[in-house]
Amino acid sequence: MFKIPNVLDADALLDKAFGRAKKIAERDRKARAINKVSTVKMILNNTLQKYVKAFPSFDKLHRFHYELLDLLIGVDKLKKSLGAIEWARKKINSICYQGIKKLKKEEEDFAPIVKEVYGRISSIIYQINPHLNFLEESRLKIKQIPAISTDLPTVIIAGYPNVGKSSLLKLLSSAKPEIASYPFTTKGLIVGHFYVEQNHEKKKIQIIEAPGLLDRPNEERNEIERQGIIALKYLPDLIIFIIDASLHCGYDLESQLNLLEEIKKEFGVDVIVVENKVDISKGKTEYMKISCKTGEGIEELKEEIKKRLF
Ligand SMILES: Nc1nc2c(ncn2[C@@H]2O[C@H](COP(=O)(O)OP(=O)(O)O)[C@@H](O)[C@H]2O)c(=O)[nH]1
Ligand SMILES: [Mg+2]
Repeated sequence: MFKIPNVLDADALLDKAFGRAKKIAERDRKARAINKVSTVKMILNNTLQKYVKAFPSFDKLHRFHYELLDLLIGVDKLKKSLGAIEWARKKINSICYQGIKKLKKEEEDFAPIVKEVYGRISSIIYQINPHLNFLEESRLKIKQIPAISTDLPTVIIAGYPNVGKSSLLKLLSSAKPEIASYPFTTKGLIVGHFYVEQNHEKKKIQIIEAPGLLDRPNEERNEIERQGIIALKYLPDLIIFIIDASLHCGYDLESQLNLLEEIKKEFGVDVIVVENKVDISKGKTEYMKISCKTGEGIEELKEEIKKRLF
């Protein structure tokens, strides 16, 4: 999603800054003291600034990523931690600035001034340690989020369990679909891609199934799954809803049609409804007929997807 550097904790951060300052070899005691403080200032300023900049500005994030971050980490908490780090950065800059000013005026006793600056810096860095830890935890969580494109035209496959969603996804995908583990589904999101030709141009389409999420009515979803739906809501340009009128899936037609209405309402995007398994049912509805077993209707479905997307 975005690249964030390792976030050091308070001890490691202070070691880094003070350690570097310790190495300064300057014969003149005054010059050395000033150099030490400005080195500490520079290192802490740059490092803390790097952390803040590595996290994206939240208003510019795609809504899918925003909701995902909120679900996974909590956007408010993250904003608060970044705010604390920014506060510390400025505070440290000003402490160092004042320290250097004092050192410039001083003729003899440099060590106590440096010591005082170090002490105040340490106390600030320890104060923000919980926020540093939280950023590091956040980084590790963000790193685990597998890539789902928010730029590609995206189709989501929905419908009751066992109606043939995975079968259709596999049939449409040009490569083996990948399972991307997301926090709001136990089975992950299954992501595939396929290409259609439009004006002699190959266009890539992303296709996603969310097992155990869009295949049951809202009242059966837990809190985290509902949040997952909110995240998913911003992804699709089109939904393919599969109905199994052979009833081999174990759900009656009425329940399936109710779920269809719910999904239409929840997502508010274009929906193609297909009746799958027509090799068994022979087609019992007015919807587009397909069979993932015989391949019947799949080319027509691809044409329809292309028509709706482009
Ligand atoms: N006869 C027949 N069986 C199908 C068809 N499509 C899927 N199935 C079977 O239905 C079962 C459930 O399919 P699956 O793709 O896993 O459904 P999902 O739970 O919606 O992802 C599997 O045993 C499939 O082989 C079809 O068009 N015809
Ligand atoms: Mg499936």
